[in-house]
Amino acid sequence: MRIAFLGLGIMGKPMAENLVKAGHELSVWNRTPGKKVDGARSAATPKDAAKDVDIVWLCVSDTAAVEQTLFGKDGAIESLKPGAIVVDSSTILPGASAKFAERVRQKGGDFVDAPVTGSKVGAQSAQLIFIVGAKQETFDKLQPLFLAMGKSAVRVGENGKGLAAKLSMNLMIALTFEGFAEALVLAKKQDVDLEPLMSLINQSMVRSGVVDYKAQFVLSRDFSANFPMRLMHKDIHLMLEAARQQGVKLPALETVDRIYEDAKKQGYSEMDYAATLMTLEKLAGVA
Ligand code: NA7
Repeated sequence: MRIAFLGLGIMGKPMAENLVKAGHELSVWNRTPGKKVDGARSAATPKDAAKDVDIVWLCVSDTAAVEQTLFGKDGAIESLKPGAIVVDSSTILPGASAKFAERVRQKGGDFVDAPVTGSKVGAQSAQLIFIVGAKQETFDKLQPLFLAMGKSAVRVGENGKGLAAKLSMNLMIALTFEGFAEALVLAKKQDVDLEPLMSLINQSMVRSGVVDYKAQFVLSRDFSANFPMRLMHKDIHLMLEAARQQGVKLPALETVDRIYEDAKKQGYSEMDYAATLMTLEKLAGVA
């Protein structure tokens, strides 16, 4: 298929590379020039990238970035051909995404929200999971592309529902990690050896995918970004905004948001969200 891939960040670049590996014809664009994908044509603007393609795939930071890339000056919508599908893998507000879907439909295209879970490692190894809001027929059409970049795709419902589900899942990730981090801090403060503690965690019901993935980095004090703290913090704000719109109270997440605020002030924004551990350590005096 002919695909335009817009946004070559931590997630987007390896996703685009995996589409090239699967034999698709790609044009790519990134806001800051210089990021390239071997075997793909580098386009000057989203409009240029989206010309004559069947699929326009986005993976950019936030709601404003999606709006800019699609509908801003030289945006992809300007050259979108009728029948083309726009797939957005950015994590943004579900309500905003549903509005973008409507605008794309008015131009004769189709729209899919397909945020991912799996972080940088999942993107590089084509093991992402796509969480999809789309018409069933469009979802079916995209299967080969989901499987070129990921291990599975689950359709949750119509436009916006993929993002709504993704925010709930990221809420669990944020809270699970903070639970792990607080447990480590309390254990350290009590002089508990972390090796037997980890062995116990891994054998018991507190074991989790989040701990499985994060423990190796945390224990070796590697806080380089797999999923940057600034993006998890952005997602926390999306969750709190979605909750506000729906009249839902999220007290634990509000507390975690305050930890992220402190971590941001301490200069950890570009590190992995696991760096919030260091904020808790400082508070406890165990750093
Ligand atoms: P990164 O590595 O921070 O990459 C973000 C990408 O978004 C990168 O290509 C940015 O371009 C691009 N970006 C940011 N702002 C804009 C605007 N205003 N217009 C166009 N493009 C923009 O994030 P990840 O790859 O880890 O994550 C991407 C999404 O997946 C995000 O929603 C996560 O929550 C999940 P730049 O290179 O800075 O010019």
